[in-house]
Amino acid sequence: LPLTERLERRIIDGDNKGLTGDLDQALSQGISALDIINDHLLAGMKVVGDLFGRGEMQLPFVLQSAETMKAAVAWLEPHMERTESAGKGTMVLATVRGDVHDIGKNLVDIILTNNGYNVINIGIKQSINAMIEAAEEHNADVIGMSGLLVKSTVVMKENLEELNSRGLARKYPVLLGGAALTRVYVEDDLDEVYDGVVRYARDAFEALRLMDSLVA
Ligand code: B1M
Repeated sequence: LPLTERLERRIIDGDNKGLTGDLDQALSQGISALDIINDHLLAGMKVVGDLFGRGEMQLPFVLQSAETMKAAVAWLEPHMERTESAGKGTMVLATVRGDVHDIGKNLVDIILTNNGYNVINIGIKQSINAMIEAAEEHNADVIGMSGLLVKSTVVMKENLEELNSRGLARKYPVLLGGAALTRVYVEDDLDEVYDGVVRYARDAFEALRLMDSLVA
């Protein structure tokens, strides 16, 4: 297979062997680390999601693909562009209660960190209490929540209601992302619910643009 198709295939197959060699080869051909991720590795993840959704791939294999994806992103991370500026603002970032998906969240962490933000990534399956505690401790400017399950969209709504009832909505703008969300749900329905600012980010780059506007 040609190199870029091989990279996509490695994610689908969860095939770590020779992965870093292929990644280095792609880099040496002048494909940027971010283009490798966005154009080729995520294309593989999409196929995995479709296969799993149709019942044509079993969970352990999905997990293997996820591990391969993580290894690839970790290998590419030192090759990503960084800005010199630091300390532009702080985000507490978590995957919401009941949800273990963290590849997208961790990409958001990398992109924001490389672009001068301080990201307090508290991990997966995090309660709103844990997010608030971390936000207060680290003086966060924004709380970021990720979730990929449909039920996570409901948890996000509950989390916003909890921030309202604790009087923290005006203090913390909230950035939401993850495959089960839609822009309309966040910008219409959740915007109605939240007493503060809530925004939807389709991907890590929109998250960066929104941080720039929220924290400015
Ligand atoms: Co799961 N899973 N999974 N899974 N999994 C999905 C989400 C699913 C859509 C697959 C499918 O059915 N087609 C489906 C959800 C269905 C639904 O709710 N309607 C699903 C399911 C059902 C499940 C389980 C319930 C399966 C089971 O146990 N029977 C289980 C859930 C466990 C739990 O959470 N309690 C489960 C488990 C797993 C694995 C552990 C095997 C693994 C996760 C490993 C890991 O993350 N460490 C896994 C995977 C890999 C997937 C798919 C295939 C790929 C997800 C992924 O990493 N994508 C996924 C299919 C899909 O999404 N279509 C699927 C790549 C990643 C970069 O994208 O996270 O969307 P994503 O992030 C994007 C944007 O969304 C955005 O930026 C990123 C791009 O730049 N973004 C943000 C994300 N967070 C953001 C936050 C922001 C801003 C932007 O600001 C704060």
